[in-house]
Amino acid sequence: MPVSEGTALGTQLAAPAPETSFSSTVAARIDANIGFIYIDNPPVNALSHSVRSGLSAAVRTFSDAPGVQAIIVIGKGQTFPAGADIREFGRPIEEPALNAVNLSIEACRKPVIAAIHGTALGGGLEIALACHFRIALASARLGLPEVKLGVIPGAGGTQRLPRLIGIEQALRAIATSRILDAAEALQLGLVDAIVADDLHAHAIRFAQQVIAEGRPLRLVRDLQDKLAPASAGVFDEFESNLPARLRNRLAATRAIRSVRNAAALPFDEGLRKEREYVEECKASPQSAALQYVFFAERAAFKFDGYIAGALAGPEPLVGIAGAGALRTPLAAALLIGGCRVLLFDQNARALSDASSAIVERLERLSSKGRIASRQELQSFTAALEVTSEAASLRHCTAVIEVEPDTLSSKSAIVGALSAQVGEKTALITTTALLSVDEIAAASRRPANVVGMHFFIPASTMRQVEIVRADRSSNLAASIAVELSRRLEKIPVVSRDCDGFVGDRTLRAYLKEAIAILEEGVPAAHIDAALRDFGMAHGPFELCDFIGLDLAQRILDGRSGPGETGTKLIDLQRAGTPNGMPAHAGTSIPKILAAAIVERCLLAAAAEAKRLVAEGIVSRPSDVDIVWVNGLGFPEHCGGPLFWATQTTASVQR
Ligand code: T1G
Repeated sequence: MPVSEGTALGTQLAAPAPETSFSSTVAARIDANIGFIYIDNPPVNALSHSVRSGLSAAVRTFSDAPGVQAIIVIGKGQTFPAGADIREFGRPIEEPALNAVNLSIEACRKPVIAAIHGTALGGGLEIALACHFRIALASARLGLPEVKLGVIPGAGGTQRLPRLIGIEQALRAIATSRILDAAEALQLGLVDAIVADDLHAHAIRFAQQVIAEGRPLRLVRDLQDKLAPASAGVFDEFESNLPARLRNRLAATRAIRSVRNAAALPFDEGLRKEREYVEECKASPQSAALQYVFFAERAAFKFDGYIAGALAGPEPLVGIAGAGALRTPLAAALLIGGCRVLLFDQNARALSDASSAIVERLERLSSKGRIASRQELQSFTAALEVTSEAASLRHCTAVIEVEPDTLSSKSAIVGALSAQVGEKTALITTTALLSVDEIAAASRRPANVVGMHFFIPASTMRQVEIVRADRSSNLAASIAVELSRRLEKIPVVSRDCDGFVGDRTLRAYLKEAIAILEEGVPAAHIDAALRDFGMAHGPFELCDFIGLDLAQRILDGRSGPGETGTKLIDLQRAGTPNGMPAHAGTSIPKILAAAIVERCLLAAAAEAKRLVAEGIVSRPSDVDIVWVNGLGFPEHCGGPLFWATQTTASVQR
């Protein structure tokens, strides 16, 4: 909900005073006895130099202004500041640094109140922590996700947050980038009040109350009661229990160390050490890789011909046809993503069973806290419609087929549906391996057909490949990309080729691993080398995880069983009962491990370069994020191409 200025709700405000600009992105005005500071740097009010300098000047001005008894800091547009401007990371910091701005807010002799909506993240939340009070809209979210970018909070977050919510909650929020909703923030003491609507008017009331009560300023830096002497064991245990993806993450270990300092050192000393850790992390290859992934994931949504707003309306109607395993999780995810779902099956009994399975899934997700309220659960369930009439699908913005992955069944259903759907309906096939061009050829409207390949397990993997057949329209591809956003997945748009992006590069990687195996290196050693590098699974473990049949199909590609595929079957005969060599803990010489990693990843990188050269993908980073979000590549290494560039560079140095 955008925050409009001067919204009067019950508090009859005099005509708002004119705004004064303190920089290109910060304006301020005085309403009666309250100074409002507005941060206006769309789209996320990132804390660029102009925001920092304008905010600092406005606080200084109101601090000295005789008529101002309280100051409110508020973001215009969609959110309170969502953090430092990541685009400024590689450059020297222009004064005033955010730390200095925060210290000036904290030292102000008048109450400074942060009025929070949207996502107060990183440096944005650090500004709020330096304020004396915080009020938030009920829909707001708050967090310090810097570790996701390979850095740590660098403007007092690791010193102030523990003082407000305690050591253990602060460790979770900072080291694992856990975002809090407003209710939890209130419960933990991170905010002083939450309001259902009209943040602007409620902030005025809150400020007037603070003034009327003469409430003493609450400097977070002075709070000690929640810093109960945390034993060293708390930090060591927390670090040893970090999720696997953070195990080798420098920023996570430095975040823990900085929070430990909050309990052990005086505030200013802890602040100084925090700055040291930020500089150390910022200079790390991991931080460069994580910032690369951040922007690569956002670039992936854009492609030549992308049509913004292609998914018509706030609640688009999406049809689902077919009886594959994807039907239930996909329908539930679309409902949670705000779509209406029309489930189609000509068999009434199958339709009823499928509908019940979807409702049961929603109820399971609700019981796990993945759906915020019973009211939300009911609204999602109410958005599920069923039909046995194919003609009803003509009203859908998109129809997704989830038939078993054979060319005959996919072609049959796409051919049948193409006769029923609307002229602009995106007809989406979920094939993992087949040619989208061939499937589209069965459609009366090949331009409507586009592929959406979900990485397994679809319920947890963030990656989806949007595969454009030769005749896929920009509208169909754009609808599929927008559906990815509703599904909270990262789309990569590719042309049709054997294996699309992920499987084609995975094929090269697995072939190299099999070649190393045939040179006499045990599979367990190859797995250990890649797992220690940071891959979620070693190559043969991955074949085991996805199933040898699928692994063989990936290896063989569309040409069918070939030499390499049979090698996997040979492995199966030689391996453990579940088909693959034992994965017991294996320690191998570092030089051998490095060689294994280099050969396998450079094979994937070489195939990735061919994908880019052939125009299958728009940009190299598309391949990297498929590996990060779909194939378990460690995010802090950026992806096989980014890693290869860094490795080659370091070798050349
Ligand atoms: N800096 C620069 N640009 C940013 C940005 C940022 N912090 N956050 C988003 N953008 C751009 C993004 O690239 C995209 O640009 C557009 O805004 C919309 O983003 C000092 C050091 C806030 C939840 O980690 O999590 O503070 O593609 O598509 O889905 O201690 O953006 O349109 O050209 O993601 O609505 C900490 C990162 C920084 C938050 C909104 N903050 N951002 O999601 O939009 S480090 C973060 C997000 C820091 C301090 C430290 C999300 C969002 P374009 P979007 P969204």
